[in-house]
Amino acid sequence: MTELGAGGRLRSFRASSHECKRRDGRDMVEQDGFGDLLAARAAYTRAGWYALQQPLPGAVVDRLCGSVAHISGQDRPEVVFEDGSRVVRALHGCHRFDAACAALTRLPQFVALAETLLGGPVYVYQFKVNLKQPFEGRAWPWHQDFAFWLREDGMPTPNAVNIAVFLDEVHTGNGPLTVIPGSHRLGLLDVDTAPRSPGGRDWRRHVSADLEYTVAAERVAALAEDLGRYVAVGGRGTCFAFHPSIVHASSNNESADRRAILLITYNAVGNAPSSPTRPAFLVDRDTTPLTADSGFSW
Ligand SMILES: O=C(O)CCC(=O)C(=O)O
Repeated sequence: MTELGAGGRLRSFRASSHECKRRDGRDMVEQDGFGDLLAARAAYTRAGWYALQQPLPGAVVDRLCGSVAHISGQDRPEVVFEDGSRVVRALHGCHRFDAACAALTRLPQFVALAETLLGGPVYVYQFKVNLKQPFEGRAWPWHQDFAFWLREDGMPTPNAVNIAVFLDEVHTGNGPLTVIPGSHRLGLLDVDTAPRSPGGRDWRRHVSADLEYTVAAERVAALAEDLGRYVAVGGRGTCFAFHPSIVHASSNNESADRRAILLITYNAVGNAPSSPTRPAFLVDRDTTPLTADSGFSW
């Protein structure tokens, strides 16, 4: 179980009796409260997304929200605004300079899940908090993340995974993330798959409501007819994983409730792009394998 122990530390996870072998031969154990990692991998492989069984404790979410409030007020390039305004849309690369965000990326249940899904050691490729402010937070059009990572950064394969953490309650009115289950198995759609030659483009079009690579509306309608949609709603602390090639989107926030979600992208160490050019707060250059650590004082 994920519980806060004395001193606000996340208790370490007891190994259960379920064991499996990692590719490198080391034993990997299932962690109590986070279900069977092999079942998670099977569900994720099939659907392209997987909801973790346990939400993060409220104290962890509170601490992360404190970091988000603090960083949002800073004058730094990692803070991105909605087009033409000073409404904060997103914070990028916070794991590089904020202790709580860094600690989150090392949570044992996240590292174990990412290693299981990707088949070996992982590092943090990207970290962001997407803030949809009440009434002003704007949409994310239908797209596939791997289109950006392949074309802009030269990521070799989609052997990466996003883990999303809800920092606010997400409901149908505040712009929930919606995915098309199974669409990750179709590869990249409506996008030229050749990496682009580097340099000169504005990375803001990779993080704004006017996204550079999108999936056409007719295509989305046909996919949704065939495969359905999953609208990711849930309480604070809800966590779910989704595949870089899954077709996904979210609408404007038309409610009075903020919708903040934090997204960690873990990449397989062997899948690092060889010469990325986008800023390091969008594409981390540190590919050192992550080690799990539950010792942070939340
Ligand atoms: O925050 C959202 O609703 C969508 C985020 C997203 O699709 C992305 O960051 O690629």
